[in-house]
Amino acid sequence: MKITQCVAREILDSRGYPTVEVDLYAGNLHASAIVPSGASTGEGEALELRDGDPKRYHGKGVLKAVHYVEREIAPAIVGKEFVRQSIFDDLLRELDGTPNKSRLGANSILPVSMAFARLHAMTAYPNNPMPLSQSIAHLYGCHGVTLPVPLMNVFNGGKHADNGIAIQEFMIVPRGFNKYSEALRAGAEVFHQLKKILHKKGLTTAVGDEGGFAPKISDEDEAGPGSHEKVLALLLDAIESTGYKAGSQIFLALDCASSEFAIKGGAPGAKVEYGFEGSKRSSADMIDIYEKWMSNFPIISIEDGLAEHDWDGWKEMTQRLGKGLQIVGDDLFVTNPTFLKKGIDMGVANSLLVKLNQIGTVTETLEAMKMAHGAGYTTVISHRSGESEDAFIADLAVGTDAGQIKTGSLSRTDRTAKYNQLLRLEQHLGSRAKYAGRQ
Ligand code: 2PG
Ligand code: MG
Repeated sequence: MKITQCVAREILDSRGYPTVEVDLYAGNLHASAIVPSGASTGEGEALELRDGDPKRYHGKGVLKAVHYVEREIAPAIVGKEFVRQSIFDDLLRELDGTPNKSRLGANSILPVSMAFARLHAMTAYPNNPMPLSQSIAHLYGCHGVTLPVPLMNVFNGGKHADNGIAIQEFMIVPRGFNKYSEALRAGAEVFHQLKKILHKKGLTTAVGDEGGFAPKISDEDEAGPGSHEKVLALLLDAIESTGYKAGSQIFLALDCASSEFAIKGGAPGAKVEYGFEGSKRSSADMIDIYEKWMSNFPIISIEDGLAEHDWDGWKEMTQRLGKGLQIVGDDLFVTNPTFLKKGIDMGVANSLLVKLNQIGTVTETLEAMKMAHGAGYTTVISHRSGESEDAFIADLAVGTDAGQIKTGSLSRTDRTAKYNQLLRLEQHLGSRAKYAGRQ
């Protein structure tokens, strides 16, 4: 496939901040891709290049990244033939030349890599109207027919809201269904039921960055003792009063994003401490809290329960809770094989959160997933809190048989775009489609 043109532009993401869109052409074929953007980012993530010009978008412009696509990446790829994603991505990595994409920025490199994946899929599978997941399945070496179990973030806290709730994401997980489309319906029904419950209690039903509700649970700025359990109880009530069985049909999952409430500035090597519900807590205290919640609520997955530098705490959490709990590393692993290998060697976590823009190319994302699957870790494909209409991750989830996806709540087009693409894929696959939940 010969690339004939590569164009980039600055567009807006779901929060109204600038991000990069790329158009790639091969003769009369055209594919585009948009890069997402995180708020609670891990320190080890590939660099997101921002202009820093206070006169534009409060410094958040991405014209430098656009410039790099058009002036550095385009000349290196236009007019050239590429037969494989890995060869294309290697060229992008070499062009950048840094370990964390800090010269060109992951936000210039990744949309080019994603657009290439789409273009390549069109040429490799010209008769398939939805070729991306099939092409990724070929790359990854799997069937690419599994619809993921969605982890739906119906209650937002942390950096994605301003309600003083420390934990960032409270997710419902409709695992106990036969089909993805049934699971999606159940999730949407519970979401709307939760809205009614909140409304009845006089709580606001405005939504946070990922489309989940984000009411203040208490009057204090920082939600106090018991407030997180109150949220869990609201979710349980919503599930059960919709008529679903919590713990067999619908489960709960959390993304604590705890690096955000870990107390900063401890001495080097000192134990990490957390400011949670108005008190100072150790890692062991946090694990105790999670353990207690697990005995009262059907929680099956906890992401970033401890902070990104708290490797010893993570090890203890995995030893204590890892048998009955999916322990997901996001900020800890940043979709980076180097950090993931450390985790596997240390016996830390048992699941990898997968975000393309944490590492910066499609190929490296697949490498991290391969390593995770090879070590028996589960994978959860993830959106970012700053998203767009691009639903690439839906195809990625099916194309790698990843088994799970988290892509926000059941409102806002930036979130439902992914759920809807999964519906299309389910229909397209027909009798070949499998749901990763209960069969
Ligand atoms: C996370 C993500 C996505 P952000 O922490 O998992 O939900 O948030 O994109 O802000 O890092
Ligand atoms: Mg996270």
